[in-house]
Amino acid sequence: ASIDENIKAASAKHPLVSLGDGKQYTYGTAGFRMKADLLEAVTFRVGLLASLRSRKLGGQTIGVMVTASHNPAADNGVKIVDPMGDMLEQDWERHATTLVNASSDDELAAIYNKLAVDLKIDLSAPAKVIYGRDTRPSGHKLVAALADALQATNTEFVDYKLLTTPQLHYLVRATNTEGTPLSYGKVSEAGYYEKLAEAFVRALRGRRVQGNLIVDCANGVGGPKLAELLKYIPKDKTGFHVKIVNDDVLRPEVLNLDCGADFVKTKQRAPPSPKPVPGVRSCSLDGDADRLIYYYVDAETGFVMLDGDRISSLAASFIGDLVESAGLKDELRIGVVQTAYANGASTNYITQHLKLPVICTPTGVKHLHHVAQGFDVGVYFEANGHGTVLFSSDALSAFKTKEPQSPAQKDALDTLAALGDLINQTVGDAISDMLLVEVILAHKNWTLSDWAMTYTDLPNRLVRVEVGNKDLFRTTDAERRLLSPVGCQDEIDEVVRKYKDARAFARASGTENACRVYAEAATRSEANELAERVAPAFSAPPPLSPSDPWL
Ligand code: G16
Repeated sequence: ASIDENIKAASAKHPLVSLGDGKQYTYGTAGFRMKADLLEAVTFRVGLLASLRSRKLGGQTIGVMVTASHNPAADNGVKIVDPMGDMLEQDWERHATTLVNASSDDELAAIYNKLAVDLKIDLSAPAKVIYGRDTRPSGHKLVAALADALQATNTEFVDYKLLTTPQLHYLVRATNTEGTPLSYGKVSEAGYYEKLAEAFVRALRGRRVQGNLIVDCANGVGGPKLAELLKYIPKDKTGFHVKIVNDDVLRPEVLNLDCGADFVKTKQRAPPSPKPVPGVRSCSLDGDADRLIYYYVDAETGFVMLDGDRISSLAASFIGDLVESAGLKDELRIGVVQTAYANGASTNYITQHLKLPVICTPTGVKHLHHVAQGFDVGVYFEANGHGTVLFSSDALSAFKTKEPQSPAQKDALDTLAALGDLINQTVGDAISDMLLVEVILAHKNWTLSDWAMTYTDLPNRLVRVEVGNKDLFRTTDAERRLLSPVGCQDEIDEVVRKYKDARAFARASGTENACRVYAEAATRSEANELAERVAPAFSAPPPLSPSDPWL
């Protein structure tokens, strides 16, 4: 049978569910993401696109990750990873959208062929796709649909089964660079652990981690994967003692439920279970282990959170100091990338205290990643804990080839070289970021409260608002201002003017069927009040309950 017939026959097994009202499936902040029962055909079609992408790029390996990350267990999602481990090139997102919305099997085959003609793709050239999934039960069915698409298009593939999202990104880059001078690591899950564990020990440079760390894994794939990584890290040599909690991957309904990085960040409190012990260093991953939030409970003042903005400023300050000690300050450009959600106090700290440039982009790591690539050391984190540090090839080679003029300079260069291996260069990776934070705290001999003292967060509140049609909300200025619905921004401006040092914005979520409202002000009660007054411009916000920490 021809490829065309194969595609049509395979597609018939995975019929597209209509969204009704002429609504389209769209490639959003993190690929296609929605209720899992809508995604089988979508995933099949993403498989077709991944095969086209691989053929377009000379047979390089493309990745497909099946995950809905921080969303509830009933959701799922699918996204494409480009050869160097980056997110799919943005120009191709519209091809994904076109292909996925084909209204019949015949039309699907026709669009597939038209894309091949328009993009000058040789359909008989070799193609390779690798894929993984998180722990959601729906993942099985979705990867089966994906495999059908890869078979129908004669695409070679490897099913890596359960992976964290950043592990899949690692594997894509490792596969494409294998045997070249740019080799990113061994092409296996074990290779990922070996690389991180070795770089962690090297980056510590004989220092020891102080005190235990409790890691809440959101009952997601990060639990078993972190447990695996720990087998590769020598406890005696590093002092790295970890207690993994919330690692139940057998009951899907508990995924991201009352735990995990998204819960901690949006609720601004520790997961209720296990009961927080005052003073203990804790952190939370999200459902696919690409977000990280640190926190502790102070016996007197209560919960203290160290979010993505904190990790960003900690990393920028530490790496900035190392670059200076290494004598590379005049050669390497360091910059920080944030989104509108970044706490104003963090932006001030980075620009005024660290004296580093900050660029603001729309939400979505794909946007931040792209801008961070413009620096030699590009630190990017979303406030929600999703981010990493990118090093240019000039920076990496300077760390390895610059002749040190003193033992201190050698130490700085060796630490930087180790960080280049420790920090995932493909995408934000909670496990790699956690090791980075642990290294920095060990170097500075800091507790979390030392870290928290670097600046004081402006009180803020994030509200999720259910709206009829979130697509009506269009923004500009890196999502800080609304273009439509007309008049909405004026209403926000009017409310904001009534508060001191205040800021608020609203935007449609790219991963949930809702809008998000963010408000920041001089005091906690004002931030709450501001959010509560802005949110009704769209619909009523959820009422605060008496036990709410904001009250
Ligand atoms: C995804 C994206 C993040 C984004 C988050 C929330 O995270 O990768 O960049 O910050 O969604 O996006 P939105 O506010 O548009 O819903 P994750 O962890 O869910 O993959």
